Amino acid sequence: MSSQEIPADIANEVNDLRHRIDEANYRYYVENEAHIPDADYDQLMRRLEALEAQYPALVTPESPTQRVGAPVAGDFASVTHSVRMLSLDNAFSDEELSAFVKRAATRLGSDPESLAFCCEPKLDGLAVSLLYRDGILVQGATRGDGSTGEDITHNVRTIDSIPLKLFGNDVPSLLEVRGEVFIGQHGFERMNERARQENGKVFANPRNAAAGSLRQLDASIARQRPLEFFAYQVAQLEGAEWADTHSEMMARLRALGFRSNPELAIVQGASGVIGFCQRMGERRASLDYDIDGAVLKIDSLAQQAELGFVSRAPRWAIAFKFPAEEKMTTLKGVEFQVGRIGTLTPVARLEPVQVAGVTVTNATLHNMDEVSRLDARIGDQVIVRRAGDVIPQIVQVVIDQRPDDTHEIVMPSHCPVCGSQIERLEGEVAARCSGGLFCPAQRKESLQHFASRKALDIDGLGEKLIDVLVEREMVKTPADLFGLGVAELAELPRMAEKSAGNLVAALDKARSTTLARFIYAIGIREVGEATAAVLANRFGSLEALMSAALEQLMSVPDVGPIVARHIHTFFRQQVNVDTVKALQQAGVHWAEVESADRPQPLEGQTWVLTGTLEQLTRDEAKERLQQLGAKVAGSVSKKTFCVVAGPGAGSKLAKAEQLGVEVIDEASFLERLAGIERDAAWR
Ligand code: 9MJ
Repeated sequence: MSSQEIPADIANEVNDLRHRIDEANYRYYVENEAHIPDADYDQLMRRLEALEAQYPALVTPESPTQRVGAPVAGDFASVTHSVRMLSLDNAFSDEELSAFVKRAATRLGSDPESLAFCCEPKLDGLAVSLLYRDGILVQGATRGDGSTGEDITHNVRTIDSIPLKLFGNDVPSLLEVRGEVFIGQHGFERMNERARQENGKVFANPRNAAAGSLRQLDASIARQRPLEFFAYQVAQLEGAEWADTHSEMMARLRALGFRSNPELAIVQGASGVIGFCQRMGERRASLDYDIDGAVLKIDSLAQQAELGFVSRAPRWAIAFKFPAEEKMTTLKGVEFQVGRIGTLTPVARLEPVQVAGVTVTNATLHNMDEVSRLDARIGDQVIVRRAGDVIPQIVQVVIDQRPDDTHEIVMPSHCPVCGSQIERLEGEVAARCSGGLFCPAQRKESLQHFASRKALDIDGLGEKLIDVLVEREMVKTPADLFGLGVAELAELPRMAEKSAGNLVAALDKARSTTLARFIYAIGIREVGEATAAVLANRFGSLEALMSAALEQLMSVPDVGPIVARHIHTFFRQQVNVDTVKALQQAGVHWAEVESADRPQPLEGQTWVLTGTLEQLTRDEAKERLQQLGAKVAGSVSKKTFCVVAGPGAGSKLAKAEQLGVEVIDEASFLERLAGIERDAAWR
């Protein structure tokens, strides 16, 4: 066949491939999101390269094989790279690595086994160029399409591992350093955790987070992100001699103040290169940053110069790519798991798929916000990622492959474990089971809370014992605790007749409590010790609290609409009502609190106790304040009404003075308290 005759189906296939690659490039480079799995992308590119090699007449300047990366996004100043920022050719197997070594050795006329390579892990971050004039950082730029990038000087200046001024006396007049900006695993987890708490943007992976940070016009955002930099190449050097080898250049960069990868190693020949790639595959999971392979460079700069370039990549370097960690599969369904504190997590059930050597059938979807962010529906084609020991995640929904008959993912209205109502409050990411103390999924945690010092204060009922009691199904609800006998307890691990007897005695003592402690102990969401005390004072009896209308609850000082809703929902769950009754039947009781319309002269005031009190204990002081309707808090803020400071008061006293909050000593406190109590009794 002559080169002019191009079969129509080949021409069509080439067009189709270009369209798909261009689109994937655009999404990845411009929009910073994965469109199709890397492995599929590589396959498309290879097929296109093969067809173009076979039919050179089909090659056009616009073909994705003829350029690096993708268009520059418009919002930053452009930077023209004086030396093009190259991409690297890829190798996917030991055979391809050997072939690369052999090709280079043949061109150089040298022995392949003695050829030296400088090797390092291939970071999965963003390539940047840093320009230094007379030792001062003057420009930072993204790679862009390899010829033109974006000026991100303002953002790179915020990265601690990038020197603003070079170290030492041998500073070149011009230096262009290239390397990778990335975010490590720990930094990534911390920044996402903070984002979740502050309802900020949660990123799917460290690469997206790093890309998103560098693309900010406001450098203060980049400053808050844990961006890091590893240098890996010198592109321009003036006013200093080049070294003989790449590894020597890397040593000089370190001396000038740059970070380089500590895994960097020099090896010889194909066996050395293959061995390094294997070691990196093994080290991968224990590194703090994501890598997707290894980069292998001929160490001698003279040999690099001799080998030169072929179109878009150097002949002296290659990127070894690990087997794909991302695969496409079908989202078959979603189940909801209930965590220890009642948080519901949607878990994706997947058509089983092999990812990086392991069969994946489930992946976490984190929460409903993530489901919306992904726009995932049951029946969708999704990209699953599994890296190291990390739980498999869905990173992307392939929207263009969405079948017609997909189903929406719906949060259940009732807990799949205990049947209680599910609550998701406005402004909160997590949805939770309202069963609290009574949901089996939350049993251990809530029993610990029930027995804790500020709740029913059950001496000797610790975490380990609770685990055993729950696992042996001896205790399901807190009421069951009061039915435990000495004999059955004595048979448990680490228990004996005496300790069992002590526990039963402690339970007996705990039966006699206060209404405030009881309200705190039953574990209504967001009802802490202070709120429980306010509620006890206000309502006077458990029955009154249980039947309180939402408006009544909201009118209590310090009980906002969210907490009011939690309380209201809690007592509308039959399981909760039943267990409260069971506790009372088991003998849990408290002294009647005087009627709810008892005067509350300190209502709406927040007091703080600090330092040592001599005339009465902290708990006594607190109780007396609460009886008068005050809230007692642990820290000082603008809202604090008064601070009682005894000897040894420290930072709380200083804070109060700084905020201009009233501070009194114990003697004036007692005097004032007595006066208020007298007045209240008269009313
Ligand atoms: C990465 N991504 O870690 C190069 N790279 O060198 C390393 N990339 C590179 N080197 C020349 N370590 C072009 C790209």
